[in-house]
Amino acid sequence: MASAAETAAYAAAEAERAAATVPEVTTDAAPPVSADPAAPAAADIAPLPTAQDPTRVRLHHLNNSRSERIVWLLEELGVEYDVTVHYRSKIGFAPESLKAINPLGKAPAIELGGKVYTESGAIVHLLLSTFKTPAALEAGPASGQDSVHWSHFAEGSLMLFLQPMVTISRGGEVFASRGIAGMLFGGIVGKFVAWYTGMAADNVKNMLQEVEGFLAAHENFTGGEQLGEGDFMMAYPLNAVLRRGAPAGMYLGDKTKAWVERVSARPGYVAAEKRIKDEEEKQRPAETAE
Ligand SMILES: N[C@@H](CCC(=O)N[C@@H](CS)C(=O)NCC(=O)O)C(=O)O
Repeated sequence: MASAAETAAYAAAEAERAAATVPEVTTDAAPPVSADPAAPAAADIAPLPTAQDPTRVRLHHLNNSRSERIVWLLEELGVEYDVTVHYRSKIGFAPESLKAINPLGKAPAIELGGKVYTESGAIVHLLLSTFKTPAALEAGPASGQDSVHWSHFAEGSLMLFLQPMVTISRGGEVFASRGIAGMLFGGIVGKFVAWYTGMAADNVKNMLQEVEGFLAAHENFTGGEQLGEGDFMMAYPLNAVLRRGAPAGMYLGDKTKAWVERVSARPGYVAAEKRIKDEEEKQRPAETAE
Protein backbone atom coordinates (compact mmCIF):
# COMPACT_ATOMS: atom_id res chain seq x y z
CA MET A 1 0.00 0.00 0.00
CA ALA A 2 1.27 3.48 -0.91
CA SER A 3 2.53 5.65 1.93
CA ALA A 4 1.16 9.14 2.52
CA ALA A 5 4.30 10.63 0.95
CA GLU A 6 3.99 8.46 -2.18
CA THR A 7 0.28 9.22 -2.48
CA ALA A 8 0.96 12.94 -2.16
CA ALA A 9 3.71 12.78 -4.81
CA TYR A 10 1.46 10.94 -7.24
CA ALA A 11 -1.44 13.29 -6.53
CA ALA A 12 0.80 16.29 -7.26
CA ALA A 13 1.93 14.73 -10.55
CA GLU A 14 -1.65 13.86 -11.51
CA ALA A 15 -2.85 17.38 -10.73
CA GLU A 16 -0.14 18.72 -13.01
CA ARG A 17 -1.30 16.44 -15.78
CA ALA A 18 -5.01 17.33 -15.47
CA ALA A 19 -6.48 17.97 -18.90
CA ALA A 20 -8.16 21.21 -19.97
CA THR A 21 -11.02 21.70 -22.45
CA VAL A 22 -9.38 21.89 -25.82
CA PRO A 23 -9.96 22.28 -29.54
CA GLU A 24 -10.58 19.18 -31.59
CA VAL A 25 -7.51 17.48 -33.00
CA THR A 26 -7.92 16.25 -36.54
CA THR A 27 -6.54 13.25 -38.29
CA ASP A 28 -7.91 14.43 -41.65
CA ALA A 29 -5.17 14.58 -44.22
CA ALA A 30 -4.63 17.96 -45.84
CA PRO A 31 -4.89 17.95 -49.64
CA PRO A 32 -1.49 16.86 -50.95
CA VAL A 33 0.74 19.21 -52.92
CA SER A 34 3.55 17.04 -54.15
CA ALA A 35 6.68 17.33 -56.22
CA ASP A 36 5.74 13.90 -57.55
CA PRO A 37 4.65 14.28 -61.21
CA ALA A 38 2.19 11.42 -60.72
CA ALA A 39 0.56 13.25 -57.80
CA PRO A 40 -3.05 14.54 -57.73
CA ALA A 41 -4.61 16.60 -60.50
CA ALA A 42 -4.10 20.37 -60.33
CA ALA A 43 -7.72 20.92 -59.31
CA ASP A 44 -7.15 18.82 -56.17
CA ILE A 45 -4.03 20.67 -55.16
CA ALA A 46 -4.29 23.26 -52.44
CA PRO A 47 -2.24 26.43 -52.81
CA LEU A 48 1.08 26.30 -51.00
CA PRO A 49 1.07 28.07 -47.68
CA THR A 50 3.15 31.22 -47.93
CA ALA A 51 4.26 33.93 -45.56
CA GLN A 52 1.04 35.83 -46.41
CA ASP A 53 -1.17 32.78 -46.24
CA PRO A 54 -3.14 32.18 -43.03
CA THR A 55 -2.54 28.44 -43.50
CA ARG A 56 1.14 28.86 -42.74
CA VAL A 57 2.42 26.30 -40.22
CA ARG A 58 2.50 27.06 -36.51
CA LEU A 59 4.50 24.51 -34.56
CA HIS A 60 3.74 23.95 -30.89
CA HIS A 61 7.13 23.06 -29.49
CA LEU A 62 7.83 21.61 -26.05
CA ASN A 63 11.36 22.24 -24.89
CA ASN A 64 13.64 19.21 -25.16
CA SER A 65 11.17 17.10 -27.12
CA ARG A 66 10.31 15.30 -30.32
CA SER A 67 9.08 18.57 -31.82
CA GLU A 68 12.73 19.11 -32.81
CA ARG A 69 12.00 16.68 -35.65
CA ILE A 70 9.47 19.08 -37.09
CA VAL A 71 11.72 22.14 -36.87
CA TRP A 72 14.42 20.25 -38.77
CA LEU A 73 11.96 19.21 -41.49
CA LEU A 74 10.50 22.71 -41.83
CA GLU A 75 14.02 24.10 -42.24
CA GLU A 76 14.86 21.49 -44.89
CA LEU A 77 11.61 22.32 -46.71
CA GLY A 78 12.60 25.97 -46.66
CA VAL A 79 9.13 27.18 -45.68
CA GLU A 80 8.39 29.97 -43.24
CA TYR A 81 6.74 28.94 -40.01
CA ASP A 82 5.86 30.18 -36.55
CA VAL A 83 6.81 28.53 -33.28
CA THR A 84 4.98 28.65 -29.96
CA VAL A 85 7.16 27.32 -27.16
CA HIS A 86 5.61 25.44 -24.24
CA TYR A 87 7.89 24.88 -21.26
CA ARG A 88 8.02 21.67 -19.28
CA SER A 89 7.16 21.81 -15.59
CA LYS A 90 9.88 21.22 -13.03
CA ILE A 91 9.23 17.48 -13.11
CA GLY A 92 9.12 17.38 -16.90
CA PHE A 93 5.45 17.33 -17.85
CA ALA A 94 3.75 19.45 -20.48
CA PRO A 95 2.08 22.66 -19.26
CA GLU A 96 -1.63 23.52 -19.52
CA SER A 97 -0.88 25.76 -22.52
CA LEU A 98 0.00 22.69 -24.60
CA LYS A 99 -3.09 20.81 -23.40
CA ALA A 100 -5.14 23.71 -24.75
CA ILE A 101 -3.84 22.75 -28.21
CA ASN A 102 -3.58 18.96 -27.88
CA PRO A 103 -5.81 17.38 -25.21
CA LEU A 104 -3.15 14.76 -24.55
CA GLY A 105 -0.63 17.47 -23.73
CA LYS A 106 1.94 15.99 -26.10
CA ALA A 107 4.31 17.66 -28.51
CA PRO A 108 4.70 18.12 -31.35
CA ALA A 109 1.43 19.59 -32.56
CA ILE A 110 1.04 21.82 -35.57
CA GLU A 111 -1.69 24.16 -36.71
CA LEU A 112 -2.16 24.21 -40.49
CA GLY A 113 -5.13 25.42 -42.47
CA GLY A 114 -7.12 26.01 -39.29
CA LYS A 115 -6.66 22.45 -38.01
CA VAL A 116 -4.46 20.90 -35.35
CA TYR A 117 -2.35 17.87 -36.22
CA THR A 118 -0.48 15.68 -33.73
CA GLU A 119 1.86 12.64 -33.73
CA SER A 120 5.27 13.45 -35.11
CA GLY A 121 5.22 10.65 -37.71
CA ALA A 122 1.90 11.82 -39.08
CA ILE A 123 3.04 15.45 -39.08
CA VAL A 124 6.24 14.55 -40.94
CA HIS A 125 4.19 12.69 -43.55
CA LEU A 126 1.71 15.56 -43.81
CA LEU A 127 4.40 18.21 -44.31
CA LEU A 128 6.28 16.11 -46.88
CA SER A 129 2.96 15.65 -48.69
CA THR A 130 1.80 19.27 -48.43
CA PHE A 131 4.85 21.31 -49.41
CA LYS A 132 6.89 21.13 -52.56
CA THR A 133 9.95 19.11 -51.64
CA PRO A 134 13.50 20.07 -52.64
CA ALA A 135 15.49 17.41 -54.54
CA ALA A 136 17.22 16.23 -51.37
CA LEU A 137 13.92 15.12 -49.83
CA GLU A 138 11.61 12.24 -50.67
CA ALA A 139 8.06 13.60 -51.07
CA GLY A 140 5.46 12.07 -48.73
CA PRO A 141 3.35 10.40 -51.46
CA ALA A 142 6.55 8.89 -52.91
CA SER A 143 7.70 7.42 -49.58
CA GLY A 144 9.16 3.99 -50.11
CA GLN A 145 8.74 1.03 -47.78
CA ASP A 146 12.11 1.71 -46.08
CA SER A 147 11.03 5.23 -45.18
CA VAL A 148 7.68 4.08 -43.87
CA HIS A 149 9.28 1.21 -41.96
CA TRP A 150 11.81 3.42 -40.15
CA SER A 151 9.24 6.11 -39.44
CA HIS A 152 7.10 3.55 -37.61
CA PHE A 153 10.15 1.90 -36.05
CA ALA A 154 11.26 5.21 -34.52
CA GLU A 155 8.13 5.61 -32.39
CA GLY A 156 6.58 2.14 -32.32
CA SER A 157 9.77 0.25 -31.43
CA LEU A 158 12.79 2.38 -30.50
CA MET A 159 11.03 5.14 -28.51
CA LEU A 160 8.72 2.52 -26.98
CA PHE A 161 11.67 1.25 -24.95
CA LEU A 162 13.96 4.28 -24.90
CA GLN A 163 11.29 6.58 -23.48
CA PRO A 164 10.50 4.55 -20.34
CA MET A 165 14.20 4.18 -19.62
CA VAL A 166 14.56 7.96 -19.65
CA THR A 167 11.30 8.43 -17.71
CA ILE A 168 12.29 5.92 -15.02
CA SER A 169 15.66 7.56 -14.63
CA ARG A 170 14.00 11.00 -14.39
CA GLY A 171 11.37 9.65 -11.99
CA GLY A 172 14.11 8.28 -9.74
CA GLU A 173 15.65 11.75 -9.57
CA VAL A 174 12.30 13.37 -8.76
CA PHE A 175 11.55 10.91 -5.95
CA ALA A 176 15.10 11.17 -4.67
CA SER A 177 14.71 14.95 -4.46
CA ARG A 178 11.59 14.36 -2.33
CA GLY A 179 13.43 11.95 -0.07
CA ILE A 180 11.30 8.92 -0.94
CA ALA A 181 13.55 7.18 -3.48
CA GLY A 182 14.85 4.62 -0.99
CA MET A 183 11.34 3.73 0.12
CA LEU A 184 10.13 3.30 -3.42
CA PHE A 185 13.13 1.68 -5.09
CA GLY A 186 14.41 -0.34 -2.16
CA GLY A 187 11.89 -3.18 -2.16
CA ILE A 188 9.66 -4.98 -4.61
CA VAL A 189 9.10 -1.82 -6.67
CA GLY A 190 12.85 -1.46 -7.04
CA LYS A 191 13.16 -5.05 -8.26
CA PHE A 192 10.44 -4.52 -10.83
CA VAL A 193 12.02 -1.26 -12.01
CA ALA A 194 15.42 -2.98 -12.34
CA TRP A 195 13.87 -5.86 -14.31
CA TYR A 196 11.93 -3.49 -16.57
CA THR A 197 14.91 -1.25 -17.20
CA GLY A 198 17.09 -4.25 -18.07
CA MET A 199 14.46 -5.63 -20.43
CA ALA A 200 14.07 -2.23 -22.12
CA ALA A 201 17.85 -1.85 -22.40
CA ASP A 202 18.17 -5.25 -24.09
CA ASN A 203 15.48 -4.27 -26.58
CA VAL A 204 17.13 -0.93 -27.35
CA LYS A 205 20.53 -2.59 -27.81
CA ASN A 206 19.09 -5.10 -30.29
CA MET A 207 17.29 -2.34 -32.16
CA LEU A 208 20.42 -0.22 -32.40
CA GLN A 209 22.19 -3.23 -33.91
CA GLU A 210 19.46 -3.53 -36.51
CA VAL A 211 19.83 0.17 -37.30
CA GLU A 212 23.59 -0.28 -37.65
CA GLY A 213 23.08 -3.18 -40.05
CA PHE A 214 20.76 -1.11 -42.23
CA LEU A 215 23.05 1.91 -42.33
CA ALA A 216 26.01 -0.33 -43.19
CA ALA A 217 24.22 -1.06 -46.47
CA HIS A 218 22.24 2.15 -47.08
CA GLU A 219 23.03 5.85 -47.07
CA ASN A 220 19.85 7.00 -45.34
CA PHE A 221 16.64 5.58 -43.92
CA THR A 222 14.95 6.03 -47.30
CA GLY A 223 17.38 3.37 -48.50
CA GLY A 224 18.96 5.91 -50.85
CA GLU A 225 20.43 9.40 -51.22
CA GLN A 226 17.30 11.34 -50.33
CA LEU A 227 16.12 12.04 -46.80
CA GLY A 228 12.56 11.05 -46.02
CA GLU A 229 10.06 10.22 -43.30
CA GLY A 230 12.27 7.61 -41.67
CA ASP A 231 15.23 9.98 -41.43
CA PHE A 232 13.24 12.82 -39.87
CA MET A 233 11.83 10.37 -37.34
CA MET A 234 14.99 8.40 -36.52
CA ALA A 235 17.35 11.34 -35.98
CA TYR A 236 15.72 12.30 -32.66
CA PRO A 237 16.13 9.00 -30.74
CA LEU A 238 19.56 8.36 -32.28
CA ASN A 239 20.74 11.83 -31.36
CA ALA A 240 19.34 11.29 -27.88
CA VAL A 241 21.53 8.21 -27.51
CA LEU A 242 24.59 9.91 -29.01
CA ARG A 243 24.48 13.36 -27.47
CA ARG A 244 22.08 13.57 -24.59
CA GLY A 245 23.46 11.13 -22.11
CA ALA A 246 21.62 7.95 -22.99
CA PRO A 247 20.87 5.43 -20.26
CA ALA A 248 23.83 3.24 -19.32
CA GLY A 249 25.00 0.71 -21.88
CA MET A 250 23.39 2.45 -24.85
CA TYR A 251 25.68 3.32 -27.70
CA LEU A 252 25.52 3.76 -31.46
CA GLY A 253 27.45 1.65 -33.93
CA ASP A 254 30.05 3.42 -36.09
CA LYS A 255 27.82 3.67 -39.18
CA THR A 256 24.92 5.00 -37.11
CA LYS A 257 27.15 7.53 -35.37
CA ALA A 258 28.48 8.68 -38.74
CA TRP A 259 24.91 9.07 -40.05
CA VAL A 260 23.84 11.15 -37.03
CA GLU A 261 26.92 13.34 -37.37
CA ARG A 262 26.34 13.79 -41.11
CA VAL A 263 22.70 14.83 -40.83
CA SER A 264 23.40 16.99 -37.76
CA ALA A 265 25.91 18.96 -39.83
CA ARG A 266 23.37 19.76 -42.57
CA PRO A 267 22.55 23.48 -42.83
CA GLY A 268 18.88 22.67 -42.22
CA TYR A 269 19.68 20.82 -38.99
CA VAL A 270 22.02 23.55 -37.76
CA ALA A 271 19.39 26.20 -38.61
CA ALA A 272 16.78 24.16 -36.70
CA GLU A 273 18.96 23.99 -33.59
CA LYS A 274 19.47 27.76 -33.75
CA ARG A 275 15.76 28.46 -34.26
CA ILE A 276 14.86 26.25 -31.28
CA LYS A 277 17.45 27.94 -29.06
CA ASP A 278 16.38 31.43 -30.17
CA GLU A 279 12.65 30.75 -29.71
CA GLU A 280 13.14 29.07 -26.33
CA GLU A 281 15.17 32.04 -25.10
CA LYS A 282 12.89 34.69 -26.60
CA GLN A 283 9.61 33.23 -25.33
CA ARG A 284 10.74 31.99 -21.92
CA PRO A 285 8.51 33.49 -19.21
CA ALA A 286 10.37 35.32 -16.46
CA GLU A 287 9.58 32.77 -13.73
CA THR A 288 11.16 29.88 -15.70
CA ALA A 289 14.19 31.89 -16.86
CA GLU A 290 17.45 30.10 -16.10
N1 LIG B 1 4.16 9.38 -30.36
C1 LIG B 1 4.07 10.78 -30.05
C2 LIG B 1 4.74 11.01 -28.72
C3 LIG B 1 4.52 12.42 -28.21
C4 LIG B 1 5.19 12.64 -26.84
O1 LIG B 1 5.17 11.76 -25.96
N2 LIG B 1 5.78 13.82 -26.66
C5 LIG B 1 6.43 14.15 -25.42
C6 LIG B 1 7.66 15.01 -25.71
S1 LIG B 1 8.98 14.17 -26.45
C7 LIG B 1 5.55 15.03 -24.56
O2 LIG B 1 4.82 15.85 -25.08
N3 LIG B 1 5.64 14.89 -23.23
C8 LIG B 1 5.00 15.75 -22.28
C9 LIG B 1 4.14 15.02 -21.29
O3 LIG B 1 4.00 13.80 -21.39
O4 LIG B 1 3.63 15.66 -20.37
C10 LIG B 1 4.74 11.57 -31.18
O5 LIG B 1 5.61 11.01 -31.85
O6 LIG B 1 4.38 12.74 -31.41
